[in-house]
This record gives sequence, structure tokens and C-alpha cells, in this order.
Amino acid sequence: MTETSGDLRVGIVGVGAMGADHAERVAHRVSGARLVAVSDADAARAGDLAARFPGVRAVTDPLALVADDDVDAVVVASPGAAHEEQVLACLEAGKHVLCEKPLTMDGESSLRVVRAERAAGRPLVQLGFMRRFDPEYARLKAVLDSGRLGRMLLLHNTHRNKSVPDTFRSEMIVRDSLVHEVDVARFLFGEEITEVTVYSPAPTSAAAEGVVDPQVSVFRMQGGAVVTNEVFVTNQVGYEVRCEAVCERGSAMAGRPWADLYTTVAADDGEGLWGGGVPADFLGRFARAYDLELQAWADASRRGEVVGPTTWDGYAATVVCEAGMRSLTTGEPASVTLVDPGPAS
Ligand code: ISE
Repeated sequence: MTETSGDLRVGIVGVGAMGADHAERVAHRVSGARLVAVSDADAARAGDLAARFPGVRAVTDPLALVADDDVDAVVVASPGAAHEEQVLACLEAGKHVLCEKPLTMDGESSLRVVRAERAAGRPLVQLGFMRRFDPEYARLKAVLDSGRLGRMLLLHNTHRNKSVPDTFRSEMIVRDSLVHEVDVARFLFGEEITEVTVYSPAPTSAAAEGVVDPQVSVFRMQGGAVVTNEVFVTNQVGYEVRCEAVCERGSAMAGRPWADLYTTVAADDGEGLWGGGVPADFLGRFARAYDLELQAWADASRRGEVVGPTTWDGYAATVVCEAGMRSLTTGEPASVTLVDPGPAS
């Protein structure tokens, strides 16, 4: 990327897997943006990452990074529990933010962020629901909106990860994984979710002790449509994310496994096999989506605008996941109540 004086100077707070991936992206693939500073609760990790990029500073205090006059805009990729304070600090400083999901850990705090943004007088926050930027999901949305297939009746989402650490408990399958399907359903239908039921099938023997994996859930949409979700985070194969929209006059799929490169391979028994690859994780599967997401964020921030998912989308997703976590415990349907944040100031 060629640097110009008009580049958006970006700081990244939280440089675990996602934040480090975004650092690479901002430094090398996003035009009109320049990585200037990184921060992490693990100072050594921030220092090591900064050392890979000439001119990038490691800042110990994330709030100091936010306040830094040499930082125009901030990517918040820290653990969810730190988001509220960091996003509020960005709003206070009048800086554009790309906040990874979840917006915050509960509905009340997410609502505080929605209200703080409204009080700031202009939108500043884009939520990191990258699926909206994935070319396949974006095309699916365009086909649905064109009306060619008629009204959408059902949506079936599949979300599988190869493996997760033992610390990834049942509730995190809802809050960190199902949350993407929550956003996909709201995005594709253009409606809110009113009720969630989470079912707990017998777990795979590969799941950590006490973890409900896979999980199957059902969303009821405002207009009466139904969404089914399978989330299975220990499939032992690879990252498989796809969905099928069933409409009155047709259906459409995104993330078809067979859309991958067709390959043949010799097998030991002499039979030969055919197939394609399965990406190992979301960083690979959604690399293009993340590139487009960050580029759209940088371009919009330079114009003083926000595109893509908003704090309201983050708030709604948090509230739906809270209901999902209640249903996970009781096995009963849990209703979703969204609170009107009130008028913008
Ligand atoms: C992770 O946090 C993500 O956001 C991924 O997109 C999702 O597939 C994974 O299950 C989550 O743990």
C-alpha cells in the first residue's frame, strides 16, 4: 500500500488471533489506512507484534492508545469483557471504531453503548459481523432482496469448527459462535428475532467434559419465519459454514462445500478419491470477507461515515444470545425483548 498524508491512522486494541490478523491486513492490504499502534493485555505479545511492522508502536494502556492524537480510528479486538470501556472511550474521543463481536457481554451494557453513540451525535461504530461482507452471503442477500425467489420462509444455518480449547464452554458456543447466525438471520430477513430455543443433543465424545456440543437452535422471526441452526465446534474436520434460504419460489445457498476447487487424489487402495478442501478456521474461510470489511470501514471512516452492522445490530445480537443462554439452561423457548434506546441527541 502507498502511504499518503490522508491515510487513516489505525490503532488496534487486543492482538490475539483476530487482532493480529487485522494488524497484518491494515498494514499490508487496506488502502488508505496505516497501522500506527497496537495494545494488548499481554504487553509482550503487543511488543512482538509491533516489532514486525516498521514504525508501529506498542502501547501498554489501551485507553492511552485510544486517546493518542496520532491514532485516528481504532479496531477493538480485545476479549468481549473489555469492549464496553474501550468503545465508550472511542466515542468520548470522537474516533471511529471497528468493534469485534460481541459488542459487550450483556444487553444492558450494549444498550449503554448504543445510547452513548447516539449522545455523541453521529455514528462512529461498525460491528465486526464480517459475514455481511463475504461475497457469497452478500450475493445471497441481494438475491433475496431482488424478490426473485419470493418471500423467505425458512433459513438453515450450519456452523462447524474443527476444535476449540477446553475453556470454550457451552455458553460460549452461544455467545461467540451462534452470535454469527443471529446476525445472519437478522441481516437476511431484515427483521428482529423474537424467540430462541436451544436444544442440547447428546454431545460428541470429542467435546470437553460438561460441554454441550453440538447445539441445535431455532429462532422465530418477527414475521413468523423460522431459522434452524446447527453449531458444532468440535467437528474434528475443519471450518464449515453455510446456509440455505428456502423461499416461496426457490431456494439459495451460501458456503456450498462443493463450490470449492474440484480435486482428485490417488488413494492407497487404488480407488482414487475426489473432493475439495475444508478450511481449517474462520481466518482462512472468511479472509476475503475480513479484507472487504476492513476496507469498507477505513473508507467510511475517512468520509466520516459508518457502513455495515451498527451498535444496534450488536445490541440486538447480545440480547438474542442472552435469551439463547437462558434457553440452553432450561431447554425452553426464551423470548427476546429489545429496548428502544430513545432518540439520538
Ligand atoms: C470465533 O470467535 C468466531 O468468531 C468464529 O467466526 C466462529 O466460527 C467461532 O466459532 C468463534 O469461536
